[in-house]
Amino acid sequence: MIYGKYGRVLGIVLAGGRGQRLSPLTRHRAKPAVHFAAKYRIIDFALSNLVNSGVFSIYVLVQFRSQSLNEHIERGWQFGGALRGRDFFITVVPAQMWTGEHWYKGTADAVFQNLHLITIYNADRICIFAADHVYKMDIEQMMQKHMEQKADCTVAAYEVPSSEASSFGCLETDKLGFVTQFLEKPKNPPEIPSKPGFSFISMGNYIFEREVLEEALVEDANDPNSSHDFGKDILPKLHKSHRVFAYDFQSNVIPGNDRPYWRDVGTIKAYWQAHMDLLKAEADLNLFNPQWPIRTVSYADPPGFTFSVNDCPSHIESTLRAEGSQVLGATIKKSILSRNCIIKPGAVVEECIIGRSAIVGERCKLRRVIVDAQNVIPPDTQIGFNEAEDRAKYHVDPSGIVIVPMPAIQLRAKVS
Ligand code: ADQ
Ligand code: ADP
Repeated sequence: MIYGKYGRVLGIVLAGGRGQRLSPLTRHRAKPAVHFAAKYRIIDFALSNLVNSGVFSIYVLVQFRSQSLNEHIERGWQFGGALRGRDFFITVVPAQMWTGEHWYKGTADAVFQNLHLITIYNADRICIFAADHVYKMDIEQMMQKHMEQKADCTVAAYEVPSSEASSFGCLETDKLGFVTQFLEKPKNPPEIPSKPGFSFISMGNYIFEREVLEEALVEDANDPNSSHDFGKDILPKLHKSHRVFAYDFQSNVIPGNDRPYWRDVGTIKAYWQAHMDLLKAEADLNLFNPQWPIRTVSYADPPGFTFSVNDCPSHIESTLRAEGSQVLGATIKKSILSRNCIIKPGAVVEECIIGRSAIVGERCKLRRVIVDAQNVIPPDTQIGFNEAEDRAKYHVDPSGIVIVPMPAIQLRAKVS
């Protein structure tokens, strides 16, 4: 979108979320850095959407436990050669206490503390996108609508069953699509008049005209009663004085006939279900569409390998697997095998997500388990069959999914 009819477009990706509901996967990493679909991290979806849409100038605002997120972006998301510099960058911005001895108080404060970056870039419009979701979206189509409607701010919106809407910002619009009401996480979400049982929710992705954003953030920063959050404080007010347009995500068309699919994978159940959604013959989130690639770091991993040993044939069905994964005489059904994991002879793995470099020992039986990166599951272990035993050793989510958390790093230094 650079140099075109949209003026100078800056991307700001909000990647500072703690992701507490996704714990223990977020114990050592921020939610946007959580691994997804065998070889990606969640933030790859937001960044791929921006880059595939022609937004090449992006700041990623981080805060909470951002080490692996920083390393991921440094390794995989850099422009090189002639494509480097003022208009081509993806830069991680840590919280720097520009406005006092505190971290970002909320998403609006995160952008407020970095307003100087908008000035330096001389942006005309700013795409403020969340890093926490799994989806494909052509942001240029949203930008086109934003311009056509002469909107001050455009919010991406999606229809979800009203029973699930109370964990989101909920929108009401007039016939033309302008926001008339914005309620952040209401107990009783308003239904779409023409579609009972469904509510229109904010996807946490916004396009702002620069002056409107600057004014709104300065006003918000001076409001002692504000929690400095886009969803809680900025949007509920802004639509009363400005043209805030709701862009209907259902109308977004991805080349290659992808169907609209958007998921907040903010809970263990949603994270696991989004993985299972990928294992259908025609998954709604099509990772195999070359016209809208999801980009990520490319490692020098060896190829995936399947082998049958002696009297243990390997059997794999409906499974997504990354480079370096080894299935050595094991049975794998409806599962995700991440980079460099090893499943040893006689093991049976069903509806599981096996993390990067994890090893599942001989004759293990695992059902509905998320094994986080680097774990070694000893031979003959059974997980997912006896809740009381699982609770004693692992983390069991209310949905019944068992998580084997990442092993803590053993420090050589003694820390009291
Ligand atoms: P929430 O789900 O509560 O609601 P929030 O915690 O505000 O989301 O996170 C939004 C994005 O900002 C995430 O990508 C997160 O990583 C990041 N983030 C959170 N705190 C941050 C901080 N202090 N600094 C930098 N980045 C931060 C929001 C909206 C709702 C909307 C949902 C959609 O408020 O209206 O419906 O997202 O999921
Ligand atoms: P992951 O795949 O779990 O996100 P990475 O291997 O990408 O982790 O690690 C990146 C950085 O994250 C490491 O350099 C380290 O600083 C930090 N890290 C990873 N695992 C842990 C852990 N268990 N405890 C604390 N920090 C960790």
